[in-house]
Amino acid sequence: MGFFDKLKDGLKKTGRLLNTDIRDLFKAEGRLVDDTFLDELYAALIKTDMGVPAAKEIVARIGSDYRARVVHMSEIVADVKKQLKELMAQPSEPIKFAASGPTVVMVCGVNGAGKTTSIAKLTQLFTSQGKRVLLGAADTFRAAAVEQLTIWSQRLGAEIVTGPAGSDPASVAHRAVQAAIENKVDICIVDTAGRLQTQSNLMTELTKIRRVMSKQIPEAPHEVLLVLDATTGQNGISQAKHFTEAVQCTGIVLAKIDGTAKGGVVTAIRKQVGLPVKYIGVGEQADDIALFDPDPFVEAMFAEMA
Ligand SMILES: Nc1nc2c(ncn2[C@@H]2O[C@H](COP(=O)(O)OP(=O)(O)OP(=O)(O)O)[C@@H](O)[C@H]2O)c(=O)[nH]1
Ligand SMILES: [Mg+2]
Repeated sequence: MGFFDKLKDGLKKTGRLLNTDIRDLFKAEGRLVDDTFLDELYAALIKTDMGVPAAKEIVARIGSDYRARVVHMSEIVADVKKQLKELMAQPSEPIKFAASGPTVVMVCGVNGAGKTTSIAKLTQLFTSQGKRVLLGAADTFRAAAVEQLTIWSQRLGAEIVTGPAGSDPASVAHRAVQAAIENKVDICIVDTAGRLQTQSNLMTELTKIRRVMSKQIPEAPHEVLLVLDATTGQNGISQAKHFTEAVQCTGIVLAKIDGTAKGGVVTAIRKQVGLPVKYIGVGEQADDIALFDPDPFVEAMFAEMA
């Protein structure tokens, strides 16, 4: 499957919802832009979880541009798409690679967000670009977590550093970075245990993991990726805030976009959090990942309406 088809497939649920709701607004050939219309448009947009500020902004602009005019669906869709692309705009920077030595990527997020799977996907992506990847299994909280990452490492041909269950995750992270330096790998990706952003002792532990790595390589971790589960929608905003406070996240991997009609949550993240969305997860397989780019993303959201 090509990049756009994968994206379109991943955003199928969001696309269907938008398609149904927006077509409903235009049952007649043209539609008068008045308060009723704007309220209905707002309701359709908010359902995609783009957040109140973004939905309000889009509707306000439609109101000021078209009020008292009779409009066609295509005009409004084009306008909404344009505004969404603007709201999602971000510097295009996938991963910041180290100038020399291994690039260290720390991955964090709440329980079950999709961290380990996203690491497998990134590993596959980087490996396919000819880079050597080493994984650090610093989720020592569950024995099964180490096993899960080990299986992926074998399948994807990546080296892995593990530690016994219950051991200090910072020490595993330390050994992983050490091995990455010694073995001259290109990228070291460190998995961490899931934790709620409100569990302050666990957030402190995360800060410590980060600090240990930054002592080994001053610029490390070069990236701190927060994995957000797209199906949880707006709670991601609070997660982003707290994780960024603890470990200065540099970007977001939005997992499970295929499992939800809340694809608009990217807009909320960009508007309310400001962190760049670097990758999106569109399924459970190792190649179900796409680089985030507002243009194709918005086109894929509205692909059903083409
Ligand atoms: N449909 C879909 N499922 C996903 C995606 N990413 C992850 N999953 C599934 O979500 C579940 C949890 O994924 P994990 O990668 O284990 O999540 P985690 O954040 O590492 O979980 P913990 O380590 O327990 O905190 C698994 O069943 C994955 O297959 C995605 O992009 N799409
Ligand atoms: Mg995990």
